[in-house]
Amino acid sequence: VLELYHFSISTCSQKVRLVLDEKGIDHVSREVNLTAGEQHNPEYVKLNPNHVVPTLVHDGKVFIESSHIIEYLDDLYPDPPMRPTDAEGRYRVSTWLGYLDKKVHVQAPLLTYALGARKVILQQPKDVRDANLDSIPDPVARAARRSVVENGVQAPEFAGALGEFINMLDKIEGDLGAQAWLSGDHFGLADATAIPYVLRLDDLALEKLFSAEVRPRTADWFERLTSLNSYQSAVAKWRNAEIVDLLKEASRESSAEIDALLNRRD
Ligand SMILES: N[C@@H](CCC(=O)N[C@@H](CS)C(=O)NCC(=O)O)C(=O)O
Repeated sequence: VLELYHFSISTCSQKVRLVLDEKGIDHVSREVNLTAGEQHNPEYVKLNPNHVVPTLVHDGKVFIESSHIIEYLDDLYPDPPMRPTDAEGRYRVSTWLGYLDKKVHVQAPLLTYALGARKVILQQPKDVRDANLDSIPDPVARAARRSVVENGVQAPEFAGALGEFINMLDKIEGDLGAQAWLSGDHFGLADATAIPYVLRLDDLALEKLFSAEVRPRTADWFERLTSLNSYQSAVAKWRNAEIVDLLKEASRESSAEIDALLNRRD
């Protein structure tokens, strides 16, 4: 039996659900509500000591870290394969997974909080807001989160976060020059891992960064990917239109400042 502990709009949960659905793998869904703090429940922490989703439990064995989980699933259920068979192709896919996890994933909350989520958080009483920020275990991540909540797009961390997302888009556009998908000839693990972050830009009303005029190959990849059945069941179905609307609206309020930052990069 396979059980997936996950949350609707979490990027790392989206990647694992995409792989499960693309391969048609039967599994039990166990939702961990991150907004309600369920990732800190002692029973859950026994499975995932990092207090994060996703966690996969397979016949009683526990698997954490989304990049490793999807490689495990691809090994366990090789049909359809989601990685090339040649050594170089596999190396390139691993490089994508590592880059997205280590460089892009850490910036995603900074972008989201600086633009959309801070509007909600700033309405909370100061002691509630401080308690939530203080519960972030890593001191560097905690300080950065506080900075973007307090200063929004003016926070020094914001330009760096936006810059890493643009770097990611440039890498996607570059790789798609040589092949149809980031994982080779077919939709695969690198595509499933990248799409949640590109989608986040869309949720923050920054879709102009991958329009057909600016990054045509990425625009075409995004369209092909979002029309896959697995995307519909693993990602689209779990999206909350109310949250997305709130993020987009809040983000649009900062569009002049974002444009100024983007112009400075050109
Ligand atoms: N490297 C980990 C990162 C997991 C992670 O950061 N998960 C986020 C959701 S995307 C989470 O559970 N955050 C809990 C929180 O914000 O308290 C993985 O890929 O599994």
